[in-house]
Amino acid sequence: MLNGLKISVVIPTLNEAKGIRKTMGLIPKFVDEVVVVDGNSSDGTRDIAAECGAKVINERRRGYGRAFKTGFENCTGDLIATADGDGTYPIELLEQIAGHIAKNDLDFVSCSRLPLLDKKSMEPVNFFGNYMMTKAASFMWLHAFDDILSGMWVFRRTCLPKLELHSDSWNFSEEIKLQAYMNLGKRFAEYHVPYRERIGETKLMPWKVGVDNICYMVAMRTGTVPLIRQLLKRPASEPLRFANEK
Ligand SMILES: Nc1nc2c(ncn2[C@@H]2O[C@H](COP(=O)(O)OP(=O)(O)OP(=O)(O)O)[C@@H](O)[C@H]2O)c(=O)[nH]1
Ligand SMILES: [Mg+2]
Repeated sequence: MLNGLKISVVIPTLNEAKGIRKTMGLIPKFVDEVVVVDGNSSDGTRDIAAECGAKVINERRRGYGRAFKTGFENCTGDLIATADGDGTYPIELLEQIAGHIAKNDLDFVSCSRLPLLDKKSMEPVNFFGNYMMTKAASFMWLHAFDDILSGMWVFRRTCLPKLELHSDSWNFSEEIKLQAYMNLGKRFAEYHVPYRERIGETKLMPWKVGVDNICYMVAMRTGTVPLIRQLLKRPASEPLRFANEK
């Protein structure tokens, strides 16, 4: 089913000592490589991840998006899957999802948590934020997305150069899906998955990130991300660089 594809799992972590062991334990045995991109955690996350067999990168530059860019640059799989280091995403279903990609000739699958199968798995404020952002994206792009902020994606490496990924922070989540939708057309799809309650402390400030996400989507829709970065005097984020380009 996987047609001999090499498979990498990329996991960003910031003080996930409580969740990373469980997350590593969920990863199917056929996965070739697990890359944990850690944000200089102080709770031993890196040691636990390495003990569980991950290739660990200490990425001191802050940000959820930055961690993924570093992970994508440093993994070698033909198929890349992502998950949080908190045990929430069903990475154990990877074979099923990869099969869906192969069967339907897709390039990028975003694993949708909504509608939630277990209502207790997400804090009400996060559920509200995820729901509203998804509706906002669906309205702006005239496409019925199921979950614009999921952090689990499974995609072919070959589609990465087609995606314009600017954000180093939480906005990376909607950016990668919207870029995949805009640039891959019918080779982008969502796939409904179950979601679990988080192990350990959240790293997210829901209201701040919510406002930021809405502004970012408006900037993306109007093509003004680079201009706004300039106005806010935020340096341009470093783009993805693959080994052969470094
Ligand atoms: N390397 C790195 N990882 C980060 C950073 N910020 C968050 N993470 C990790 O990114 C993943 C997503 O963060 P979460 O706190 O789980 O955010 P969320 O999934 O939106 O919300 P909850 O799971 O409900 O807390 C987790 O594995 C975090 O540890 C960062 O600045 N650097
Ligand atoms: Mg999480």
